[in-house]
Amino acid sequence: MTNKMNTARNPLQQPLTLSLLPGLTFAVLNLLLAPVVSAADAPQEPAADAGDKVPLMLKLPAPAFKGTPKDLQVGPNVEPVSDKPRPPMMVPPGLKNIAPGSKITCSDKNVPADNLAKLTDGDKEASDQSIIFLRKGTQWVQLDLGSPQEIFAVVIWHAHNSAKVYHDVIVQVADDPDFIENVRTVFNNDASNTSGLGVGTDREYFETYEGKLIDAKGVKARYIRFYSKGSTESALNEYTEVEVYGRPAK
Ligand SMILES: [Ca+2]
Ligand SMILES: [Ca+2]
Repeated sequence: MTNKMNTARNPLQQPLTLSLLPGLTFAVLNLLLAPVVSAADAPQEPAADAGDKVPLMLKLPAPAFKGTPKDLQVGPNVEPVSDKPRPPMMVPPGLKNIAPGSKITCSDKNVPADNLAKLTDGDKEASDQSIIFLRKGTQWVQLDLGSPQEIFAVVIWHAHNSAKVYHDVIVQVADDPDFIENVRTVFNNDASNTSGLGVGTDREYFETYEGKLIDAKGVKARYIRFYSKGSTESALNEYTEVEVYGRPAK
């Protein structure tokens, strides 16, 4: 910077280059003003990496409750509930919810197929008939997306019929249905590693009508698995809906 400005200024002192004066003055002024102007404008400008991204529009169910009970015992690592709507995630244009139509499997073999189908039927309401149950302990549901997909966002509604916090919420993707090959963790809030998939550094959160929106950052995979281990309400595991926003991997 210093060198550049010196070479720009020095020619100004030579008569032969007078005709260049207006242009050079303008350039020097720009150099001097540029940092000030951009700093002042920064808050109004979109993030530099936003590119041609668009807001991810989600269809949300009706809220079933307001606020959170003061007497609910939760750990220190629980996100406070915001009273404002969640800002949309910015994603590449043209993404679809690719969860519907996926083959759904589950760690609890007692869950009938027509119950599992509720996971991707678009019904995210808090009513009893919208929620499916998996037995207690660490349990998972899994989607086979049919082919490798580039996944940008994941939304999970366990059950938002009351204020509760689910434990050991872990989302992983893999290249095989048994989760042996190329397993990657997209989200993990199991800080105590009670589910044995590694210590998670994400925060616990209250179930709400907005669901849990997770940034999957374009991870490429065919299989996605959702783990949980009961909630502050019950040892059982509930699911209402999962959504996966992505596009076929190139
Ligand atoms: Ca559903
Ligand atoms: Ca845990």
